[in-house]
Amino acid sequence: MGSDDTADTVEGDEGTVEHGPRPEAASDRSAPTSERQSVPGLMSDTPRQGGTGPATDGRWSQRPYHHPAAGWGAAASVMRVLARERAPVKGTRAMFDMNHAERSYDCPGCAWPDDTKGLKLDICENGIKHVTWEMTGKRVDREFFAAHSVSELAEWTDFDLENQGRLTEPMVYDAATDHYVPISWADAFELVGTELRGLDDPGQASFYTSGRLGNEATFLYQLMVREYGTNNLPDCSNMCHEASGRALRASIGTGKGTVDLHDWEQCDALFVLGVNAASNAPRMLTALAEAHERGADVVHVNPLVEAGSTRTIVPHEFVDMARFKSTPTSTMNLQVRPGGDLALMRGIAKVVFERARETPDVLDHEFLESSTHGFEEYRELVEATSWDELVAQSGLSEADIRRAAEVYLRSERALISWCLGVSQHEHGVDTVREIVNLLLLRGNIGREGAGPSPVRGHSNVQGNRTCGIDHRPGTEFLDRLAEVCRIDPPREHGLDTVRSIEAMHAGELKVFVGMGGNFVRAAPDTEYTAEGLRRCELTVQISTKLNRSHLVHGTKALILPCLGRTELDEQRGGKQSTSVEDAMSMVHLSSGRKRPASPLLLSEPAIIAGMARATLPDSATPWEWYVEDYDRIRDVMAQVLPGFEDFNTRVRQPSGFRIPQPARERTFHTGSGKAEFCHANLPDVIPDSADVLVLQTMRSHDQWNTTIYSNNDRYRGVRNLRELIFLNADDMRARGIEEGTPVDIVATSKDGSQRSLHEYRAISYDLPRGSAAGYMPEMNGLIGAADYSVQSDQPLMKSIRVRVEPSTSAGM
Ligand SMILES: Nc1nc2c(c(=O)[nH]1)N[C@H]1C(S)=C(S)[C@@H](COP(=O)(O)OP(=O)(O)OC[C@H]3O[C@@H](n4cnc5c(=O)[nH]c(N)nc54)[C@H](O)[C@@H]3O)O[C@H]1N2
Ligand SMILES: Nc1nc2c(c(=O)[nH]1)N[C@H]1C(S)=C(S)[C@@H](COP(=O)(O)OP(=O)(O)OC[C@H]3O[C@@H](n4cnc5c(=O)[nH]c(N)nc54)[C@H](O)[C@@H]3O)O[C@H]1N2
Ligand SMILES: [Mo]
Repeated sequence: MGSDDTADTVEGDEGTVEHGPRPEAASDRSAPTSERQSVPGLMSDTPRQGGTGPATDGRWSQRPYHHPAAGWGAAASVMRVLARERAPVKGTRAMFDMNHAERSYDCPGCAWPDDTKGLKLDICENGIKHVTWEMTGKRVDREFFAAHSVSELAEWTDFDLENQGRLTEPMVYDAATDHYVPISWADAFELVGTELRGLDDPGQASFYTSGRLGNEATFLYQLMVREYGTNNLPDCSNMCHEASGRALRASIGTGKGTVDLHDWEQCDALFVLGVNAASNAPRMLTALAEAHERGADVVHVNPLVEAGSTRTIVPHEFVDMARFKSTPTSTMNLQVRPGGDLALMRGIAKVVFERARETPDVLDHEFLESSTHGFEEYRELVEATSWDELVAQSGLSEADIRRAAEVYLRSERALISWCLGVSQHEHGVDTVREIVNLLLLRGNIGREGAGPSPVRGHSNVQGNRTCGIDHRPGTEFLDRLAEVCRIDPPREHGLDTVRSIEAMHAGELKVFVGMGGNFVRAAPDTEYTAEGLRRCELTVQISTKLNRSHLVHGTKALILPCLGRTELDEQRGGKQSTSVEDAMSMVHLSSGRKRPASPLLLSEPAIIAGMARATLPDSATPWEWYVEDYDRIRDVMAQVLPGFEDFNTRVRQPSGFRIPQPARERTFHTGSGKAEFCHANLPDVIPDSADVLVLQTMRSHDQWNTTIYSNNDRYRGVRNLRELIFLNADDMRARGIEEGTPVDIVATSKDGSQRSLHEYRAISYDLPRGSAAGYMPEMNGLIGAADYSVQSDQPLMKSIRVRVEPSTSAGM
């Protein structure tokens, strides 16, 4: 089933250096390198050049990328994707429909807000790829499942699974034949209901959400789960921005950023920490370029100098594209040590305090006095931290930290944004809180152009939380839910992602429902997670495309195919729209227009209602009535959720409405009623032994989380290779590792257990000594089940302790 189909290319060929052996030699491996038998449903444990991407043993290469981000390389890449999905015309129309205020759908590509000013085409390469991947003309039907057993499909790459196209009808696993076979919707719901009703305790079931789910479906989903009797609502946010939410709640009272796009346009200093904008939030490039053009300072903090942090061709400026006119996106790049961001923030604060001795006004005394708590203690803590410690822990020189501090000091309106490079660390919560500390010093919150701005991932991950997906729900929310929906929601906290996997292993979890996503690939410790899923009595995956989580299943298993966001959702009450919330708290409607991929697909709200009715036959909740017309769901949501008053009217305004964010108005719902300074000690992020490297797992340019479009990573100059590890050239020399040769990677978990990957290609890259980088989800197997942050329970996807050495395996 292999395909060398590449959606992406690396621009220009001058100076291309091809590494490694010719394909003949690369594939001339006599035996698998691991004796370990992998869990059924996972591919057997042999090295693959393309990882979970397209199978290939073709030539691979890597060379530095010198072009601006976006631009014609992006445009060319888009045309290849459209051609591959056999959708050039529809895809092009979809581009123009996307993200336009009225009668359109929200781009599922990321959570960056829509630019609604003027006639800009607010689209990006990766959004288009994402949409076309959903709109593909290819189908996975009952004949497909009849032709391929689950054991056979297990040996396909993840790319090949998704590349078969859209799922078309509900399927149930038949153990006798090891095939998925068709099942009616009614029987599928009945199976879910029977299993859930049969459990001793509702806590034996867990209900995962990936951040795609619209607000209305989200509300129904959590209602079903709580009426059933559990708060076991793990979500992708547990692996993504849990730390940001917890930190912001503790510091400013609400777990969200305070800024919107207008603030991005007004700031005069912009700090971007741990974001690969060019690949993962390409529409942010526009904001970066505009900031630079109007003279704002733009400081990127990242162990890697990513493409989006140098120059871009603004994606929607077609005239600039035609002229190859690029705009700088940065004034400073700070290559921080992994996990070193807290030290950098504290170093900047130290300079602020130093300066305040001569010029007291650099601190916003009035604001500090009236609206914050814990300031003096913070000052003492910062002053007691030595430059030696700050320099060592940040990996930056004192001079660099001082330069960054000058940017902060000369700015009137500073905005600090961040993504996974900050949140997926042991000290993610403390780091986000230190970001807020720094902002508070100069009153950079709750005024134009200033504030904290987490860059969220999935397009509606923020809306999911707002609308009730939370394993630790607040009392106020539960009280409202109980009163309005007349249910008796459980008060005890539920299981998150990490704890759900543990519970599966302990035999305490019997039913797993995946509302979107690809749990087995997204979660850490792939084999352990897979074993956990295998122990379930029933796994249910509500999906648009075939993925690994359908193959690593429980004793009983269902695949329930749903409509995608681009598709027309017709219910008894007519055409339906759903709402989503972007990363800046704007809620607006999204309406698909395309004919559904199959007449047998149901919408997510309809699937939830079907499962709910079968599980709760005596429920007084009018499940079917809700689904007939989503306005009815919105009317209930308006009564339960603060800020959703008059939901149906306001969501129909041209660009929707903003959910109130009290901290934006300088109202802080913390215990003290003030913004809280955090007094965390400076963490030690340096491994004890110089042999140990800190490995981060990240996305390539050509993937969407667990969905891989090709084996290329354009901006990092990689072609046709995913099983790689980027290393500092000095670290390679010290270990006797030659460029492009196979290496073995051994990770040591917090609990002392070890996990390894074999024959990954070593690529030298400009990153700090002592650090390394590679791709998720291939490297998830290195992250132990015990490796999650004690502050956020987030798996440590950006700080895996590894040893790397030349491969000892045969056949290299
Ligand atoms: N095209 C596309 N878009 C996406 C996604 C996708 O897969 N594809 N995924 C979506 C999702 S769910 C999310 S959460 C976001 C993810 O968006 P990103 O956070 O950009 O995701 P990653 O690829 O993990 O990149 C992490 C970045 O943090 C840097 N980094 C690593 N460690 C550190 C550190 O210690 N300090 C600092 N300062 N930087 C560090 C890495 O070098 C890298 O640039 O993107 C969303 N958008
Ligand atoms: N090592 C490592 N692991 C990570 C990360 C990392 O940086 N490093 N990042 C983590 C992060 S930030 C996240 S958010 C998670 C992502 O984890 P998930 O959200 O679980 O994974 P996705 O890859 O986004 O899910 C893809 C699947 O969603 C389904 N799907 C797509 N569209 C729809 C839809 O409209 N409805 C439904 N019901 N299903 C749909 C398709 O079947 C597709 O196969 O991964 C985490 N895992
Ligand atoms: Mo995410």
